[in-house]
Amino acid sequence: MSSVTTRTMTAYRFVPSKHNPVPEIIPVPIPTEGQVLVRVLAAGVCHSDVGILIPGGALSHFVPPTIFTLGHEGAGIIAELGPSVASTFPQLKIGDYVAIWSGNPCQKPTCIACSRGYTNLCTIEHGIHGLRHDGSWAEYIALRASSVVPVPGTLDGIAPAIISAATDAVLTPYHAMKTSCRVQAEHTVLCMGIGGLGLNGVDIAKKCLGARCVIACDTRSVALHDALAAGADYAVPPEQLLSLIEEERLVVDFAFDFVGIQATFDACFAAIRPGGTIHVLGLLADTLAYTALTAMRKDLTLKSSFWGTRDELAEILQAISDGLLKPKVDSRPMSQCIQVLDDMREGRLQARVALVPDAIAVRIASYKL
Ligand code: FEH
Ligand code: ZN
Repeated sequence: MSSVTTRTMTAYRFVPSKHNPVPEIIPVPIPTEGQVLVRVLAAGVCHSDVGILIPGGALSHFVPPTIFTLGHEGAGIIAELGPSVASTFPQLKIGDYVAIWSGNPCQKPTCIACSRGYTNLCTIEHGIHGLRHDGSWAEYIALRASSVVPVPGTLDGIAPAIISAATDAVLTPYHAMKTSCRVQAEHTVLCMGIGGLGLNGVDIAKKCLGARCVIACDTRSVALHDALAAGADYAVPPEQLLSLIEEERLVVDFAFDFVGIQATFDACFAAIRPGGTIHVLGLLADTLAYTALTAMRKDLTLKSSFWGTRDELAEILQAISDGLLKPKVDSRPMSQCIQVLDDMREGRLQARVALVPDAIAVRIASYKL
């Protein structure tokens, strides 16, 4: 008689009607056909994690009324290959350092999103890891081999926390600026709100897309300082924005609202040039209002976008490896996820946070497995 012991792990899970993740000991997943098992080394915390944990809130409708492991940003090491992966993805090996793109797109030619390249949107219906399927706030995650992206670098060279931030906090502004708005060298870009996404937005506009001028706007002086360090040409509080634009004769082609409250949206309307584009990425308010005539009188384009694709993530990892992008991120033990969410709710965080599984956190200096 043979006895099989099931390996277990701690996972921090979404439970309908709960305001916080619930720690649970669950089996380590077994990768199925076409999947890999990744040992998580870092898993990001996003504002939308706060949003989905507000029972009845606008974002709560985005997730199913079921229990699943949270975490839609991550980085780790391939621990196992599921059936057929060795032949279908010969480039993937156990021990590879990978970014976790949490999408799970159907990729069917009949899919209205995938067939047009919007694999980031198919996932809304099909289910993103950490927002529907089990995510990366755990020691292991099983996901499609096609969803991991090899990191062009080593664990010592690029910390997993940085890679984790790349999978969403960098990917979301990258998709918005490069793919959706096609920001180019001749453009002047306003980044409204210099938090986790906005700071990366400054970096992307300046270093990846070579925008001629980047204006950062935030109420917090530490954020303005960060923006200047990231390469912003100007960094001002909201009450100085219009006078800056007037005095320096700036012409704002694109305004990215990384906050998404009425005040920031209105400030973008006031700052944008005739014929310009306002792109909303922030989700702090459930709804935003505008006066149709004001938009018409500026011939404005109003846009939005959701997250980004696996191929864009691969470009970002290369930019990080080349030293172009430097996401700012702090690490905390995964068991502190509720405190981190509280810090985020209370506006106490100075940077994006990546959770590190506690067993790894104690060895974080060397990341030896
Ligand atoms: C998740 C859920 C709903 C809206 C936006 C998001 C983003 O955080 C995805 O990265
Ligand atoms: Zn997110």
